[in-house]
Amino acid sequence: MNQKTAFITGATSGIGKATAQLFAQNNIRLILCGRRKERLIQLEKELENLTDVTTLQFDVSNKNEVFNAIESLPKEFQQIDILINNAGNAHGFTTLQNGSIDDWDAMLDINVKGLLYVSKAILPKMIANNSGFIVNIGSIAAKDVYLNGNVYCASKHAVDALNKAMRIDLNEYNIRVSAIHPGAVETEFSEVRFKGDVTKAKNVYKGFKALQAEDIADIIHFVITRPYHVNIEDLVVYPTAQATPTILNRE
Ligand code: NDP
Ligand code: 8X3
Repeated sequence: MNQKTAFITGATSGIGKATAQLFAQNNIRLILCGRRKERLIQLEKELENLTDVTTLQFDVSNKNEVFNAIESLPKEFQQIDILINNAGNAHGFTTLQNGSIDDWDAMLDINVKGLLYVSKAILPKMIANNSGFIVNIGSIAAKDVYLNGNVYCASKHAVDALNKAMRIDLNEYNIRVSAIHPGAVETEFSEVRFKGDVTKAKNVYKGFKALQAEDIADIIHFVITRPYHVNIEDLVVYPTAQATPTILNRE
């Protein structure tokens, strides 16, 4: 099989970082993206003995940064076979009536518009090749709505809709499109949601075994390594202890 090149957004932490590590072990060439440059450099150093790696520092919600960064890719990284649309976060955890407009803007700009900008910049390359694979990281918040989840849930419902739309619109170009929707994954996600409150963040994962970033990376790798005629279109994954976004069997 030809060596593939993957473009991973949100590679500086959590699911994106674990996916980069697993892809590197499987000889997939990597374009690692995120805003935190030091982390990108550190990860590049860690993985460059396993595979070819390049990094792009940009904010997915800034369309100029997105297009400039992708245009700046070195020639040998310009053919992108796999796009992992992973960058995203929840900002804040409160009712709509008490919500912060800045948090709403951040979630819609990053989780929805950021995913669109990155896809728009990369799609012409996939269409020209008449092949490609896009994996969109949604959430159980894409399938359900829970107290205080409001705008985060709306942003992930939009990812779910865009995942379906991409599969329809790109069908004639042989581009596979999949979404993975995880339940609770123990990453920096809750620290961001609770604005750096580490105690609140730790409590989210207290008393049960949450999914780990490596579990999701493993599933992403499984999805992208199916035979060409197989497309896993939508996959919801919970930790065993979690039945719904709010029903959790804690010790
Ligand atoms: P982390 O907080 O650990 O990682 C988030 C990643 O997204 C970081 O690499 C961060 O990089 C990047 N990111 C955030 N904002 C931006 C931005 N504006 N521009 C570019 N990159 C950005 O969380 P997870 O790994 O858990 O989250 C990854 C995805 O998984 C998200 O889409 C999240 O919604 C989804 N998810 C997470 C679940 C969980 O329970 N953890 C469950 C279901 C879905 P940097 O800050 O360097 O830019
Ligand atoms: C993250 C999972 O349940 O906090 O997307 O929405 S949840």
